[in-house]
Amino acid sequence: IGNIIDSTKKRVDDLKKNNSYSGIDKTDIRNIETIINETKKYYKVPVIAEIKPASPSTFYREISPPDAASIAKEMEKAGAAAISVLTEPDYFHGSIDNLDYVRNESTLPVLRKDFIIDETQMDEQQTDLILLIASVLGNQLENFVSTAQSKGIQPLVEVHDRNELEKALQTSAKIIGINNRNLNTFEIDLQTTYDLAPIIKQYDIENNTNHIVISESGIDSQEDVKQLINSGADALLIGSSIIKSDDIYSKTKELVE
Ligand code: IGP
Repeated sequence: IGNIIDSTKKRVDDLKKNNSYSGIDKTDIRNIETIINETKKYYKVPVIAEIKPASPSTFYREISPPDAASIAKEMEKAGAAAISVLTEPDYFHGSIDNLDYVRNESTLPVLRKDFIIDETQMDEQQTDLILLIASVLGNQLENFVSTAQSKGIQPLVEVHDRNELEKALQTSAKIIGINNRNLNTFEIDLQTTYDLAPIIKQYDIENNTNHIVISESGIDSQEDVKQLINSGADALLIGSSIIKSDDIYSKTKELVE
């Protein structure tokens, strides 16, 4: 992950030099909570389907902006609650243009999936949600959460262990992502969600708060979906198992049903 952060720093330098951002229109934000609640009402599983061309360990497929838009439409038709778009170019083959196309062609809330290390990145392109990784931001987490919220963007704070979770709960973030993948070893263990999701639910009862819990990574089957939802996840973030499928629509539908 050190290499990813280094190349992200270069990207931020370029962004600041070129001064080329669209900014955020606060009056045009799609709320994810509403869609999650709607989806549950129909006894479907809220799935955030991810447009992920590659990961540092695996290449799936090159995805151009028009491809990204048509994949997103398939996901939406199949009942996805939101679309996540990788915008990291060097290790995940993502792009800001993919985000732009997807958001224009789909009516769903869109999550920008990237390594956010500088607040300037939040103004780069219109998005409804933004990923903030607790282990990357350290003691800047609270600041980044408030900045995103002040722009109208819904921050999704990603944690991987109990310590990070406790820090996330101290911020004003409402959406917490539990990453089943260890970002240093890339190993996946769904047990991460089974351990952490109940802690958030308990915290909410004791503090009279209400967080949205999203289980992220390594979700392949209806069996995984069932167990994660039973453990307390409100929604699931699913990338590779959908992207590597020949039939995006059917695979998404299978996981949503
Ligand atoms: C999706 P998967 O195993 O379904 O492809 O995982 C998503 O959780 C993963 O892409 C991810 C990610 C991240 C990518 C989780 N956290 C941080 C980049 C940066």
